[in-house]
Order: sequence, then structure tokens, then C-alpha cells
Amino acid sequence: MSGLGEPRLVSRMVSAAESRVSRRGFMASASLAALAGAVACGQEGQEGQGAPAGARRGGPLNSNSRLDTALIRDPDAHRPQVTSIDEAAPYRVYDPTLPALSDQTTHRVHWRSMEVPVRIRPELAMAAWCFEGDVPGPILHIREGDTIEFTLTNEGDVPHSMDFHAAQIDPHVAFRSVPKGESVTFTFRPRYAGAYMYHCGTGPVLMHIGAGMYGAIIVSPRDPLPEAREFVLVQSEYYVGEPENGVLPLDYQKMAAGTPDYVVFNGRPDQYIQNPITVQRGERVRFWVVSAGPSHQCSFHVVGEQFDNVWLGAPPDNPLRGVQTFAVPPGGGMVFDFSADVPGNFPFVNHGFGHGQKGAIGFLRVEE
Ligand SMILES: [Cu+2]
Repeated sequence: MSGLGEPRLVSRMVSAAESRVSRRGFMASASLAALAGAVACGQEGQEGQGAPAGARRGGPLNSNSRLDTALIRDPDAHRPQVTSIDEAAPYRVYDPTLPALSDQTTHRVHWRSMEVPVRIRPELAMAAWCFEGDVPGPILHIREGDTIEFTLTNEGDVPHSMDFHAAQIDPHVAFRSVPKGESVTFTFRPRYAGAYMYHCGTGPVLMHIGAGMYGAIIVSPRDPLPEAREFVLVQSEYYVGEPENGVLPLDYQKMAAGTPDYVVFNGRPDQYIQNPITVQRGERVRFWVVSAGPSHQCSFHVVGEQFDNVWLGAPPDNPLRGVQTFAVPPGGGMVFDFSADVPGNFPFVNHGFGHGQKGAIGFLRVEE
């Protein structure tokens, strides 16, 4: 797609962008930008009924594009309220521990999509869209070959959806958008082990991921890897304006430009500086790292350590040995491990330091 086409829409988009940064401006400018793009591609603004229509017509947005946020005719009617930080749950450190596997081989998972402020510091919240009330959403841990029976119920005001990167499934059916109050259910069985992203795929995806709709599904191999202390890190970016009532509004123009204000592990800048991840000397440490983006990679590095193994694909096959840093692309996930033989405080960072210094940094404390 080149050019933005229809001049009236473009000028409305620009004026929306120039308006005061707020949830209202965010929704309006995002919707108009995507709508302008759709017009430039020769699409109509309104699709017919049924999921396949958008796909047949080459829609660049969601598989069920009649429900795309971008195509809402009256964004203000669907605009989530900019709320007060008082409505956010108390601050808590996001537990990076990989949850234990259950004995079950079939997992029934029912999550909700919602639009609520989420605290990223004790005194500061983000006007988030998210799964299950937090950013990132819950960590799902299963075994290779298990079955997931998944249901998403949308409690938000605008349409949302769920896209599991661990699934092989018709996205136009399973990953379709659902309006407020409705649900979508699908079943999948991950073929490969690894660290996988999940996210809302409703258009514009940049906005829905940028607002916080992502998380990690960790698929352990059937033959267990060597015993280790296992942790999950989801890196992502926040693009925000000045806080209102303690809540940071999102800035879609910054998202489109790729200029984040924060780059974070597990949703909170610097949280593992104040609360280091602690292991004992001699333990093996394994990080399952997912880069949710929406736009930037994570050049993962542990200062003072070297990775014994980095698995780009499904562990335990084909590890890279003796690696200092490896980049996890947005939308990707990799597995890093090493033996913590030396006591001390080891910073783990995004070694792209323009991003590491915006919050993608923490301490691994190896106790004697
Ligand atoms: Cu969404």
C-alpha cells in the first residue's frame, strides 16, 4: 500500500493527531488512520456478514474485518473511558516464574479481554486493553502435544480477538474478532515446543498490541530439558502521553513512529531492579523470552554470563552453544539457559541500550 489516498480522511487524521493526546484522540486518530489506509487500498469501509468476506477481499486488517476497530464509524461511541488510577488494581510485581505443568493433557482456558487501567508503577497506570486485567496476560504453560480448549469472552467496549502463535489453525475462524459481550471458542494442539507469543489480532493490530493485549504461552518439550529454575520474560513497548488522573493515555502516533517511552520486561519498567530474580549458586537458569513488540526486538544478554544454550526453535533440538547475546524478534520467542556457577548480581538486559535504558533491565541475584 502506498500513499494514503483520500485527502479529506487524511486531513481529519492529521487534525486528530494534533489534538491533545488522550484516549479520545488515540481512538479517533487510530481509527481514522486505518480507515484512510483501507480506502487507499480500494476497500469499502463496511464489510458484509461473515468472517471469510474480509479475507476474500484481501482485507489488510483482521480476519473478521467487519469487527475491526479501524472500521468503527463512530469511534467516540466505542471509546473506552479515560479513568482514574483509583480504578486500577494495586501494584504488584509480575511473577516471572514459569508456572508448574499440570498433569492434564487437555487444558480448558477461559479468558476475558477488557479495557482497564493497569499499574506499571505504584503511582502510575496505563490506559490498557488487556487479557485478564494485566499486562502481559497470564503465562500459559503446557506440554508439546497437549490440547488447549480456549474461549475468549470480550468484556471490552470494542472488538477483540486472540491469536496464539503456538497454534496451527484457520485464523479467519479461530482468531476472529468478537464484539462486546460475545465469545469465541477454538481448540488447538501445539506441534512444537518453544516460547510463543499470544496477542489480540483485531485491526489495527499495532494499536491492540500497543495497548497491552499480549502474553506468553510456553510449550515444554515432551522429553524434559535439564532441571532448571525457569523464568518467563515478555518484552514490550509503551507509547504514552502525559498522565491524566494518574493514568497514561496511549499515543498511536508514537506507536506508528516506533518511538517508545518505556520498554519493559513483564509490563513494568525496572521492576526486577527493585525485586531481583533470585537463584542459588549452582542452579541452572532458563529464561523463556518472548518479544511482544509491537515493533522492537529484544537483544537479550546477561551481563557477566554466557548462555550455554540458546534455542531459536523447538528445544531440545539444535541449540546454539556459547552465546553472548541473541535477538528475539517482535512476534518471536526463544529459550536461553546457563549454569549459575558464580555468585553475584547479574543484570539481564536488552543490549540495545536505547531500549534497555527505558526499562528493559533487571537483576538476577545468584546467592552463595
Ligand atoms: Cu484487542
